[in-house]
Amino acid sequence: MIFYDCSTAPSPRRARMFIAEKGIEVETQQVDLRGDAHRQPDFLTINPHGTVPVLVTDDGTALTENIAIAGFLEAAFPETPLMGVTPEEKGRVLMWNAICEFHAGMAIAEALRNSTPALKGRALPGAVNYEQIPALAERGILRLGRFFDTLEERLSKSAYLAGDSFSMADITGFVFCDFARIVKQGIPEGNTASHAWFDTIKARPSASF
Ligand SMILES: N[C@@H](CCC(=O)N[C@@H](CS)C(=O)NCC(=O)O)C(=O)O
Repeated sequence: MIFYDCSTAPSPRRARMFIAEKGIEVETQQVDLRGDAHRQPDFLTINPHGTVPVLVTDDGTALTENIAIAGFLEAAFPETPLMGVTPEEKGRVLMWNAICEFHAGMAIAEALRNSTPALKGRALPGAVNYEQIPALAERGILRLGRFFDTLEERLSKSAYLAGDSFSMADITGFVFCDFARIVKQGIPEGNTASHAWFDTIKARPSASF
């Protein structure tokens, strides 16, 4: 397997944490996003979308989405399940993962990519150039505020997002809560359940990978 990573970007960090939690070693190649390496012909042959992470499996399959990488690794290395065990748990993991992706990850991306001068013409990640829409930056910050409320409400009732056990959903939530600093946002000070959850995950060895 080969894992295409970028140590400074949040999406590959999710896959990196998942790999670390599984306790497996995977050959890793850094892709220099700042240097535009992901939009050069070599990399576009591997992933025509021009994004990281990518996991190329031993049979040459290129998995270009976090959810696909997680699904593959969970099937190939079932020990220490990260995507739930019972049907309900599996459903809750996918649900909270999607909530964190849509309401936090996408909100941060909207806020960042539609306001940063260096990302002019690069409002979406990947191979195609799109112009910025400044109103989306404002909306992204509003959406993020609402996400932090949702998170606090959930974590006031549950140790982890999908229930009693740590899962992929916590990885996604944690990575995006941490990355929110890029748009000068973060878990509000009074959200004590969210802060306790964040600190618990931050203490896991995988969080420093
Ligand atoms: N659907 C992908 C999204 C990946 C993504 O957006 N990656 C960003 C890094 S966080 C990227 O490759 N950006 C390249 C760019 O900015 O052009 C996943 O989560 O696996």
